[in-house]
Amino acid sequence: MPDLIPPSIREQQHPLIRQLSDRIESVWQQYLDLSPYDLPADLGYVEGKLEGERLVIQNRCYQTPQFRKLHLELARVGNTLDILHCVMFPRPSYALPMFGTDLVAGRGQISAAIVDLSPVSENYALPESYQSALRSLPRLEFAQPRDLPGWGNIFSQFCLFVRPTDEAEGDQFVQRVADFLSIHCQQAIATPALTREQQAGVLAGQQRYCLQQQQNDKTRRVLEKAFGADWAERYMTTVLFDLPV
Ligand code: 18B
Repeated sequence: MPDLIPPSIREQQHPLIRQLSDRIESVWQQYLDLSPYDLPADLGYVEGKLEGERLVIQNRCYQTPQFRKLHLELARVGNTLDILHCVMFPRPSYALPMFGTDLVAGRGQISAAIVDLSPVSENYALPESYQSALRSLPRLEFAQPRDLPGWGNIFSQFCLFVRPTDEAEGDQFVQRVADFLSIHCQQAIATPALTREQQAGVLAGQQRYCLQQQQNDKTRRVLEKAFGADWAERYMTTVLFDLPV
């Protein structure tokens, strides 16, 4: 008998990852009309172990009238590396940016904390209403900002990419993710749908976003070590960053 309710890895994860996943789900529930989204049956909860350490992945997915997929993923490598990954994929009938966040904690210390609302429009700019809402958020200071890799040219000028150095900076990051999410959900439910002819540009923008994200070798390497190259490729292109059809 397979496990009907997979064991949760949430309890074992870095406290900031637990906090962030709770915040994300609570903002979603506050603003959006969530219904279930089914992943391929074998990809909801997965465990892999090729060389050495065990990788456990737990996915939670929803859809809403505006979003074809809300994806929240918790992953744990051995007892040392905890990862939270979240992307909101708008339906192509809505000219909405891509919300994404990634939090990576190794040996109790957060090494990467990134959040962005990334444009999909042909001029690579966020809608004016997003820009003014984002500009009105308070300015934040982090002691250790990080540089984006080359493929990160998809991110907006509002992208926050840091290595939080203490609990206060961790809390500040979680708050900023919640602010981005609240703005995004409020904007999304107030945005009118496009006509079919207007959707090509949105599709192209989402494709560009996903193709760039698929080039993140740090993510790919973690998946390849536990599951092999073919599985990692399938996972990155069907679960993490699947292209809209
Ligand atoms: N990612 N991340 O999601 N990644 O998925 N992530 C890392 O300290 C995983 C997203 C982003 O400097 C690292 O450098 C795994 C989204 C950027 O070259 C590891 C999964 C965004 C970097 C992982 C996962 C995003 C990065 C190295 C699946 C942004 C820096 C940690 C569960 C919206 C890349 C470190 C660089 C780094 C792993 C960004 C280990 C396995 C949605 C920019």
